[in-house]
Amino acid sequence: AEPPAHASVPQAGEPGLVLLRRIGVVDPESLDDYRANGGYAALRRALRLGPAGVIREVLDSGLVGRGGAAFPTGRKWEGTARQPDTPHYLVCNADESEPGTFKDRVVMEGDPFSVIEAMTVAGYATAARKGYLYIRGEYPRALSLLENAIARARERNLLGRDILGSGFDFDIEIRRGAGAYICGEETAIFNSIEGRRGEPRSKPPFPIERGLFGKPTTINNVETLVNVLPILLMGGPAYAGIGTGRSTGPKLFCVSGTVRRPGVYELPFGATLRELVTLAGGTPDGRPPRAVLLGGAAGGFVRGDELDIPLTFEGAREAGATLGSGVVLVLDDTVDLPAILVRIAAFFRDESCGQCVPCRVGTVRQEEALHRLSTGAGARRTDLELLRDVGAAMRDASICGLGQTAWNAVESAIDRLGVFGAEPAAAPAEAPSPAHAAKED
Ligand code: L3W
Ligand code: SF4
Repeated sequence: AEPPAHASVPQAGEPGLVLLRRIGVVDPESLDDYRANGGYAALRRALRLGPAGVIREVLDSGLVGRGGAAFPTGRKWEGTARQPDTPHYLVCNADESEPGTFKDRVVMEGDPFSVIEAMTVAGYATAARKGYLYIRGEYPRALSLLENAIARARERNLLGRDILGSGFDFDIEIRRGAGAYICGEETAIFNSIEGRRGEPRSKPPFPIERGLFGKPTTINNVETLVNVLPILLMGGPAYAGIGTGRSTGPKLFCVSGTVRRPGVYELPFGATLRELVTLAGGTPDGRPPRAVLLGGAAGGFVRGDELDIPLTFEGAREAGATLGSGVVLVLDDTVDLPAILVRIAAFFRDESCGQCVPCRVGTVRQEEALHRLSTGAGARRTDLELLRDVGAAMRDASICGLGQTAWNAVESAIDRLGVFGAEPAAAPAEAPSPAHAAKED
């Protein structure tokens, strides 16, 4: 089943929406409507600033990747732009498949021209003439809207040769994923576009040096890219004034689970988890949730008495979780937590590409042990110990983020929520590894 895809409705008195402001307002098929609502003003400013000026604004904004790993976007762009090897490529990671993540879908379906404009700006800044938009195969509506947006942009010289008379040539090709989660990992995307098996490559070298077709490549998540438009319109320093500390700007959160109004919500970083859950209507019976999974299957649980944590990368880490790509899965006390852990483990076992042993075997052993523990059938005294050993091996020895984070949520459920009878910890012993390199950044 497709995930829900409602955009949040701004509430009276809330700060204005930045990323979702056109969603539900513009006709997603109309370039004229997009332009009448501020579209393509950012590209015009970018062309006036020049590539170095655009990168300066992005560095000043403090923008970090929204796909989960929070790498500074300006540093990434600067890193690609200065590579002598050519050609340079740009890839937009729209293979949104982290369980519980559906924010990029809302942006692509509601404001597709913003994705195309932002890719054009990124291509300009990083000296790329070709961009690939790698989209999840299960997003047919987003695909057709993006295809339309590219065609309309070409007609108006917003893509193609000598864009708006600037001398800059840039075009975009769409590639569809075929249902594999691992193809959202950045280097697996490169393999997939190149026509190879979608298996991650070892890093380094990082994509900025050797990415798609072995050439310098900038790869960014959809949400990361569309943030560049308000950065150019308001200026990097003003953007950095939104949010807190090292988590600057607005953030899209995907709220699901036992809440009254699941959907995508935009809040500035630094809002609390309680504010977000309240915005989503709270739990159906109004009681505090039992737990909230932050960051998705690769993230971690916080307890229902920890709702005052700030939604920032730092705040989530201090609470022993990660913000990841913005998953907020709310669980009340009607939910069977062990069954959810088995489901998460089955997901990783299914989606492991099988290339490296710790992940290929570890995800199977993890699921088996969780199944025994949750059903009681054949449970062994050593199963918790086994889970820890297997988890440590996956975290330390897997090639990519999938294996490195496959134990995060299970570990936090055992240690922080006391699932399977373990004593819940008052404070995290150790934050889960912020992860690796799967989707995005
Ligand atoms: C140049 C260096 N570039 C790192 C680049 C790297 C990548 C980005 C982050 O994401 C997240 C995880 C989960 N010079 C560099 C450098 N880079 N060092 O920065 O890199 P990395 O390796 O820290 O992480 P990552 O693998 O890109 C992992 C999240 O992904 N995740 C899934 C998310 C799902 C979605 C979705 O469905 N939309 O995003 C799964 O685990 O949270 O934090 O570009 O090349 N020295
Ligand atoms: Fe494949 Fe898992 Fe190894 Fe990643 S960690 S390369 S998904 S086997």
